[in-house]
Amino acid sequence: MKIGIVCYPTFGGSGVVATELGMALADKGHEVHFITYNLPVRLDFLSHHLHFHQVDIEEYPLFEYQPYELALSSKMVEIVEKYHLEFLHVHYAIPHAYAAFMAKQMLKEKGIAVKVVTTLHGTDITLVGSHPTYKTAVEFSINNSDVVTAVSNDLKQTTNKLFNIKKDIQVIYNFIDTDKYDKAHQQKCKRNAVAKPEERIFTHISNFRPVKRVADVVEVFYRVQKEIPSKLLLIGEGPDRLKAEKLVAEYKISDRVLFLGNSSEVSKILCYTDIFLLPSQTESFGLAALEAMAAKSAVISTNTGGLPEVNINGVTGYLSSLGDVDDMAKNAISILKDDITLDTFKENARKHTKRFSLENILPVYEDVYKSCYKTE
Ligand code: GMT
Repeated sequence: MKIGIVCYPTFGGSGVVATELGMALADKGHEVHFITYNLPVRLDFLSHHLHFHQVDIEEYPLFEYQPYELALSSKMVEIVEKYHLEFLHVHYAIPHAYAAFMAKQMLKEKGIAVKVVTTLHGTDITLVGSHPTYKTAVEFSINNSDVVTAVSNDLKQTTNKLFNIKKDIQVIYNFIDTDKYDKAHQQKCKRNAVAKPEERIFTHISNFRPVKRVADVVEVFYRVQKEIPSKLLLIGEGPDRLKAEKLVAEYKISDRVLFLGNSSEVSKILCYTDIFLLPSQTESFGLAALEAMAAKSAVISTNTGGLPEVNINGVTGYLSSLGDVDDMAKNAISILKDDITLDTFKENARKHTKRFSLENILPVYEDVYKSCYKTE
């Protein structure tokens, strides 16, 4: 198959899923064309089946905001026409699904047919998409996609609640290449580099946006480290980093918290993580938690959005209500009470990720592309 993939080329979950999917499809022999404004950060696989086309933005002083959708849809038309693509798979509805609809119309005028698959990832529906500023266009572009997928049952339900959706949304969970995490474990985890042997290691990875509640991460860790010697690794960059740094300084725990910035070495860092913290306000799925689980970490998270579909309460970790940092700390301490309990949670977490493996999910996406032919 010949597939164009449109995504945000950043560390965000939707870009990661899109990139991993594209690499896996190319590895299987499909022709994959990434159409984005930058090379996707997780693109680390070379194949003659894999192509990258940059969307260039022409800066013009008249525009306060450069019209990215126009540039993107023009690029889509160019690439579909040149490489005879059959599908445009857009990740994150805004503005990708809208641009794909426009590209499809322009191609139709030229007598060229292309099918559009839209994958909803979360904030394109929950925080941003349902805002009155975007809602009409988002609803229109979802309803005019050939196939629509969502990354959890919760996201599907939320989409149907917030919008007037006329199509059936197919749930396809986020996935991970479990081999990658096995390999990281086969090499010796350099735990000593970040913690003393008696210390437990907590990790949080995100884009440090308010929705991630990074202050709650620090609050939970502050409570735990009073009882159990521990280190906290914070990976990522974003608007709330300063807030987190201030809180760490206020609590006088700077010697126990490491801010590591953005990293492409996530599997190596997760290799020595005991507990992953994800106290998000909302999370359509929580890919970061799944990655941590694949690397054998227990998860302490909120019970919001799709998180209960990923983190199984009392089995792979614990779920707490939003903002209940005392409960999260209590749960973390109970997991760390002895080695056997911790190892059981870690093993359970790892086992649970099997249902989200690349080998299970990839054929589902291939079937999605095939099913497009049944749409008008
Ligand atoms: O939340 C992020 O860090 C980024 C965001 C994105 O769109 O890149 O992630 C969303 O998509 C991921 C992949 O499907 C999901 O695993 C995340 O849960 C989701 N984030 C939210 O819903 C807040």
